[in-house]
Amino acid sequence: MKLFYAAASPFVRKCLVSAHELGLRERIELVPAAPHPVNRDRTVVASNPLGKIPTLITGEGAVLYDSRVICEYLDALAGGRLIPAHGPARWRVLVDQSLADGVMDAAVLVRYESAVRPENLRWNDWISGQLEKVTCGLAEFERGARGWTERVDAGTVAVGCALGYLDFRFASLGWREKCPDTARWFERFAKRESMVATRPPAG
Ligand SMILES: N[C@@H](CCC(=O)N[C@@H](CS)C(=O)NCC(=O)O)C(=O)O
Repeated sequence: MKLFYAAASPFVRKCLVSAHELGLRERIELVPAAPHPVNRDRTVVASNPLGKIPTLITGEGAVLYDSRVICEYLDALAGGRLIPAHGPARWRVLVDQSLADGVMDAAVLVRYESAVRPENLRWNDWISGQLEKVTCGLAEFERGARGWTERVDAGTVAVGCALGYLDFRFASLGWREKCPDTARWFERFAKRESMVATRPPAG
């Protein structure tokens, strides 16, 4: 399998953490990509019209995106260990994943607005609106964190990657202060081999 990849992408990280947890990491070849909402990476666009990463080419040549589809594919390949097949646990895991993905989406959009968009075109209210999604998402994490102790699934993997991205790009947010249970949970989760092996580069 080939995965279009950039080390800084939290969505790519989510797929790689899943692959590690499922024992599939060695089967994935990483193909460096340079995703950009304006200067689109044409190599990625040739496979995925959205030009976004992660994009996975399976062993059979099928093109899969986005990260949720890729994680579900990997999970199915490994016999379904990160996404419960049915019942309330399934919906809990999937909603946790959606919430964490939403936090990552909002954070990535703030990053684009403040690091990619030309300064004279930036809109601070828009940045504030996206950051509020992040803080509301964090508050919801905090309500659930005490129940995550034993959970390693698509939901907690996504939450771990969202928090890792906030530490990577938004350290000044200081989210731990308002989210002590989440912080305690993340301190342990971030030490998992899958998380350590996929940590974004410094800076
Ligand atoms: N919903 C997508 C989001 C992926 C995404 O936003 N990836 C970013 C990199 S972190 C990207 O490729 N951006 C390029 C663009 O917006 O065109 C997923 O879950 O895979």
